[in-house]
Parts: sequence; structure tokens; C-alpha cells
Amino acid sequence: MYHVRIFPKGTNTITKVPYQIIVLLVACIALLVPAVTANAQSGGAVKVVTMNDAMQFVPARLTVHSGDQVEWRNGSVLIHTVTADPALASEASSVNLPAGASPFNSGNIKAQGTFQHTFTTPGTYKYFCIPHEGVGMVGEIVVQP
Ligand SMILES: [Cu+2]
Repeated sequence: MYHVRIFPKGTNTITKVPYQIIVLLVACIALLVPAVTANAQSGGAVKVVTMNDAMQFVPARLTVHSGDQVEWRNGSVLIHTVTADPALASEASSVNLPAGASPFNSGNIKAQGTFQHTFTTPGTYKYFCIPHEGVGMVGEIVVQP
């Protein structure tokens, strides 16, 4: 009989260690993939809008899916609000709520502060910042089913 040995006898440890690492990696991937996939399928994604010193929501227009949470982050030294309530607007055109959606208002968000809102009613939301409505600090969230 003719044998070709890549590793001489007695060096089994060289081949065993990488094999065990591969088994561990596969096990980790097998555990992670269903978790990540489940999260993507059930919605629940978090989208971020930044509020800046130029009195803008960035991005000014954002599309999300029903069930997604939007987080606004105040990256400026100014106080901002995230307000989608017609009763608090100077201009009616600053606000739009889809039929059946409740108004919301963050109240004052200080520098480095955040505010979250989860959108469950599809449609187009227009909102504004109370102190800066007059200079056009308005934003739009489009919620797809
Ligand atoms: Cu503002």
C-alpha cells in the first residue's frame, strides 16, 4: 500500500485545534443568524434623525416601515422639539398626521438629548420644532405598511 501523509504521525493536535475552532465558529453563526433574521422580519428597526445648529432635521424626509422606531438626536447646542400636533403649530402646513394617528410632542430636547417615537399607523407625517417653526425647521416621516 502507498500512503501520502500530509502530517506525520503524532501531530494530530495540529489538525484537531483548527477543526474545533471551525466547529465553534459554525455554532456561533448558527446561533446568530436566526436572531438577526427574526429581528429584520418583525420590523423594529431604529432610524435616526439628527437635529443640528442650522435648525434642520437631517434627513428632512425619512421613509420607514410600520413598527419602526425613529430616534431624534440633538447634535446641536440649541433646544429643539419634535412636534406633530396641529394645536401647537403656528402654520397649519407645518403638521400632517395620517387618519387615525395620534399627535405627539417631545417637549424640549436639550443638547445631546434624544427622543423616540414608534410609528404604527402608515401614512405621511409632517412635524416641526416649536422654537424654530418660523425659520422652517420642519421634517417629514413617510411610514410604509
Ligand atoms: Cu429647533
